[in-house]
Amino acid sequence: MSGTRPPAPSRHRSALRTTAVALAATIVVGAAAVTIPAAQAATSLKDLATAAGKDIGFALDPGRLSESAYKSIADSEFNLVVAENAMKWDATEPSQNSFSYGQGDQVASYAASTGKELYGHTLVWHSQMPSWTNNLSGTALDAAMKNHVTNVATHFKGKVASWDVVNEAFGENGERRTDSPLQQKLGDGYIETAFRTARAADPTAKLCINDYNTDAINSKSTAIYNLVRDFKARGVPIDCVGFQSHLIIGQVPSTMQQNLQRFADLGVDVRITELDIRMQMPADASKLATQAADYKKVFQICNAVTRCQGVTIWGITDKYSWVPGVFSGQGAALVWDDSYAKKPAYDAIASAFGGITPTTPPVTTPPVTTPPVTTPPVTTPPPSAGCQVSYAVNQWNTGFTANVTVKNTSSSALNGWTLTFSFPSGQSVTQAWSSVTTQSGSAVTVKNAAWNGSIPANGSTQFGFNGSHGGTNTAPSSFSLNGTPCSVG
Ligand code: 9MR
Repeated sequence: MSGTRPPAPSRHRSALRTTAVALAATIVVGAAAVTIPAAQAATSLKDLATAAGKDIGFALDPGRLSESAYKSIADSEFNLVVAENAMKWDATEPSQNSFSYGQGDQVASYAASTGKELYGHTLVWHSQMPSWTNNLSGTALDAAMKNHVTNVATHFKGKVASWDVVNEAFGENGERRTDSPLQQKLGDGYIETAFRTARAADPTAKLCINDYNTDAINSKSTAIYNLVRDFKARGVPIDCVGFQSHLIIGQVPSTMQQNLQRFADLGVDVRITELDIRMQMPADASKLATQAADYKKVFQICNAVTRCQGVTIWGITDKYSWVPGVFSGQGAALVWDDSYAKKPAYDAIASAFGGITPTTPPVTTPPVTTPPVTTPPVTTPPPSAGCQVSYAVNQWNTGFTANVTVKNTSSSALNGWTLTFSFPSGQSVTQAWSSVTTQSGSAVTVKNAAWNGSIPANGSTQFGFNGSHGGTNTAPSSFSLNGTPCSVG
């Protein structure tokens, strides 16, 4: 079978075409340039990635959607979703030839109802195989694997745009992984069998091979490169390669872009499939800044490779990341912290696409009324002044991140704002975003950034900063916006 086939279903890409035409600020992404006018600006990572023609995905545990903070980020920030565990072999076929799609279907319906592309993970993987497979070998295991691939790919046909057909098949030395029962019992041919079976079951889904520690040019990535080249040469179906990118801060490989490009040059799509960037705990401002720069680099790399479809982040909040359970003492690998506050990585990712540019409120010209000569002039009451500030903090030993929302509760738009407050317990700001923040003693002055100076009546904006404290981190109790005291809450 040849690799040429009809395009896979892709919900957001068709929307992209219209969006990209309607949008006009120039973002240069790989070979493509996208222009966004201030009036229709991007207010989320999803908007930015979609306008750039890239996927931004997250790994979903459907059980978490009942948490409103989780759901609201999932809904608004991503245009692609992958099941973190719900479509794996143990979840979908807990006993032989008895299929269970409850959780996987929840992920699929979430994707459909929110207009996100659905990515399938994973049909064949040596880990999380159901225990009944332990007793099988030879033709019985081969038949069971084919039956699994056929049933699952058929069930999600038309819904899953791309599948990780085979996951983590190689060892670090570039040989086939020796601790895989599939490798041990079926030999080298099982990967080809899985791809051919998947293509027969769902001829339109893109078929990918996925692995970790393959982000750099190294023995393992070269082994996969050779497999793809061989499959292409022999007409074995393969469309894409996934690079998991479970990284450590400060260690984005220098050869990553070159590595992705060499695969793209073989005629396959590439994708970052499971990005997270962990650090030794506790987190502090400097580690979070390094992490932010690393997230930005990875997105820039994908943007620079035309065939890179996008980046999927392996979860939303640090609270539910797999990292601390596997790498003792390490964590804080995702973009939102345990309390769902955005970490510096958020703005860094946005900046890889040119930055968030919130919608500019329409300029409203009040109607001109000419009072009759005989009538006394109409006196318009002055606009009511008012503001509300909410100050959310995530803190550790001597550091913290503050996310501040400023709401304009007055009846008129603000064009340019300055928020002032005092730190009650000797804190200092180390790094701020979405604002120009200065500090003198305990007094902090925050002025709007170039792009978020306008806050419409009843509208709000956000900024944030990292800071340090000496063990006590009492929140400021009063704030003034353009000199007017604000309510806090
Ligand atoms: O994040 C997943 C975690 O919840 C599971 O317990 C674990 C089981 O092996 O799998 C994790 O996801 C893995 C993914 O499926 C494949 N690449 C590595 C991921 C992190 O371990």
